[in-house]
Amino acid sequence: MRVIGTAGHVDHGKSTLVEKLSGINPDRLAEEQARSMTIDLGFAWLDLPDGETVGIVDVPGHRDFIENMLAGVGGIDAALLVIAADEGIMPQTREHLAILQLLDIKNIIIVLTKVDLIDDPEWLELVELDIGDLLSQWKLDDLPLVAVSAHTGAGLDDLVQTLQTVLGEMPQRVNYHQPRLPIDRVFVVSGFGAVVTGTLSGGALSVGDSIEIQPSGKTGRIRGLQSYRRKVDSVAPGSRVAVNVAGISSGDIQRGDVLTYPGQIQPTLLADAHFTQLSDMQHPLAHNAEVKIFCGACETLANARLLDADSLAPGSSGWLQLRLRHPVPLSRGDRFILRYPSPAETIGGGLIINAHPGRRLKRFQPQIIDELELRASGTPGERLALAARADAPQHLDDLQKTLGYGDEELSQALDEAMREGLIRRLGDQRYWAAESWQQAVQSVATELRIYHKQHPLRLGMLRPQLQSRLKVKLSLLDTLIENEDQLTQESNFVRLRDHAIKFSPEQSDGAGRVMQALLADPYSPPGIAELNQMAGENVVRALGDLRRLVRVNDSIAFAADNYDRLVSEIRRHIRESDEIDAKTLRDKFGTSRKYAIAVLEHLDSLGVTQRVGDVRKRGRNL
Ligand SMILES: Nc1nc2c(ncn2[C@@H]2O[C@H](COP(=O)(O)OP(=O)(O)OP(=O)(O)O)[C@@H](O)[C@H]2O)c(=O)[nH]1
Ligand SMILES: [Mg+2]
Repeated sequence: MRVIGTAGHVDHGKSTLVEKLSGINPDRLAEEQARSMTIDLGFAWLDLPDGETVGIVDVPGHRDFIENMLAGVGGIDAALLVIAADEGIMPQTREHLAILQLLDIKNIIIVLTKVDLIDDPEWLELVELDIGDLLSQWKLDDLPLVAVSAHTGAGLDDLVQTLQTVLGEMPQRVNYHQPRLPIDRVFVVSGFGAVVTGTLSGGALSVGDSIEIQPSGKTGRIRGLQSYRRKVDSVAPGSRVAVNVAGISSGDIQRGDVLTYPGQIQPTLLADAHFTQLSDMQHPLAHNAEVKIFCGACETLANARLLDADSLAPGSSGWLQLRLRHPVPLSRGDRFILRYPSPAETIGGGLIINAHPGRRLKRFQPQIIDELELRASGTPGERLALAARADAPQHLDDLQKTLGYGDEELSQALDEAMREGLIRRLGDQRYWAAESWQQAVQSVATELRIYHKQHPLRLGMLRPQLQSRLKVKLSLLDTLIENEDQLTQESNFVRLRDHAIKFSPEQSDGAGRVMQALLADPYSPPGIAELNQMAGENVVRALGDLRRLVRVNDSIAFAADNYDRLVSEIRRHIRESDEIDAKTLRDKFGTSRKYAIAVLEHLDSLGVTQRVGDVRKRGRNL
C-alpha cells in the first residue's frame, strides 16, 4: 500500500493532474472551486496497471498555505513535483523540493506539465536545463522526468508507468504493530460520530481496536474503517484511511493529533534533534530562536536551543534541543520542518533523535554531543544500551517505548546488546546499561573502601546506613551486592570481599583475654564494661561483628558457642514443654536470674520466644 503526494508552485497544474489521473477532483471546498486554487489538502486515489491502489494527497502550492502542505506530505512514499512548462521553476518549486528533501522523501518524479502550451522546443529545453540545475544542487541528478499535458492527456500513460516502476522498487512497508495515524482531517458523519483521516504508518488498524488520541490522551474504539471509500475491517500501514471513532467527540480531536494504540506514544515538551538549515537562508539561526515545528500533521511553537553552536549558518547542520510550547506526540526518527512564525519562512528540517530527553541539556558539552551522535547513528543494540543508562534498571517495555522499536527490532537489539556486554539483565524484564551498572558498583565500592579505612575493626557497613549514604533503593543495593563479586554481605554488614578485620598483636592479645574471660564463666560471664577494659571497646565490638561473641543487651555478652547452646536448649525446652521460665533456665545453666532474664528478653525481641505472664511461650520465629 502506497500514498503519494503532489508538490509544486501555485497554479502549475497539480490538482488538474490529480483529477486527470484519478477521476477525483481533490479541490473539495467551495472556496477552492470558486477561486480555482487549492487551499487545504485534497485526497484521491488511483489504480495502477498492476492493480495496486495508490492514495494521493494533493497539496496547495500557494505560499500562504504552505503549512497545510506540510500537514499532508508527512507520511507519503513518493512525490510528483509538478512544474508548469510555461513558467518553469518558481519559488515554491524550490521550497517544496527543499521540504521533500528535509523530510527525506527520496522518491520524486518531476512532472513537466502544460506542455501543450509550448510550441518552441528550445524553450522546453531551457526549462529542462533549469530543472537540471536545481536538481544537481540537491544531488538529485537521476530523478525521472516525464513531460505531460493534463489537457491533451499526452504523457500520462508514461507518468503512470514511471510511478509504478518507482513504487515497485521501494522496499515494502514494515508492520511494526505500532499503528500511528497523524490526523489531517476531522469531521462528523451524522449517526456515526467522529471520523478522522490520515496516512497510516507503523502498523495496521482493525475495527474494534482500542485507540488513543494524543496529546489529549482520550481513549476510544474503532467503530468503522474506510480506505479509498471502501468499507474495510482492517487497513495496512501505508494507506490513506478514514477512522470512525467511538467514545471520543469530534470536538476533542483536531488536525495534528495522532491516533495510536493506548500507551504507545507519549506527548513531549522537549526533544533532542539533528537539524540542517537550508542553504539559501539569509541569516544564521540564533540560539533560542522562536520557531514553528511541523511534524506529522501537527505544528506548534517552540524555541530552538543550539547545543553545539552560538548560531547556525545557512547550509550547516547542528544539534538542537527543541522546547515546545505545547505537548506534541513525537517519536525518535520523526522528520520535522522548522519555520519562522513571522515573517513566515522555512528554515530547515531534521530528525528527532530523542523525543523524551527528560532534562534540559547543557550546551557545549562534548559528552552530550557524543551521546546524541550515538543515539542518531549507533546500532540498535548500542541505542538500547544508551536508553538503559539510568539511575536504576529499566523495564523492557519502557525501553521499547523510548526507542520506538517494533518487537522484532527490540529482540535483535537485546540479543546484540547482551552479546556485546552492553547491558545487564537484572531480574524479570529489567535491564541496565553495563556502564550504569559499573558506575553504581563503583560508588558502593568507594563508599565501603572509605568506611573500611576509617573503621578497620568493623566488619562492614550496616546495610541501612550504606543505603542512606548512597540514596539508592534497598532492592537495588541488594541486587548490586548479589550480582557483584567484589561486594558481599554478612548478617547486616556489607563489605568489600577482600576486607577483613585485622588485629594488631596488642589487640589480638586483648581479644584472647576477652574470649578467655567469657569461656571461664560460660553462663555468668563478666559484663561488657569489664570486657571493654580488658581489650578496648573497638576490639570487643569487632569480636561481635565477627560473631565470636553475641551481645544480648548493652551490658551482657556471651561467647558465641555458649550463646548458641543457650538458645538451642530454650528452643528444645519450649518444643517439649510448651514453655520455659527464668527459674528453669537459671537452674539448667547454673546461672543467676539476671542472666536468664537478659537472654529471654533478647529472644523475645527476636521473636524466638514470647512473654506470656511469667513464662515464655513459642515466638513466631521459633
Ligand atoms: N493548458 C494547460 N492548462 C493546464 C494544465 N494543467 C492545468 N492547467 C490549468 O492551470 C490552472 C491551474 O491548475 P491547478 O490544477 O488548479 O493548479 P494547482 O497546481 O493545483 O494550483 P494550486 O493547488 O492552487 O497550487 C488551471 O486553470 C488549469 O486548467 C495543462 O496540462 N495544460
Ligand atoms: Mg491545486
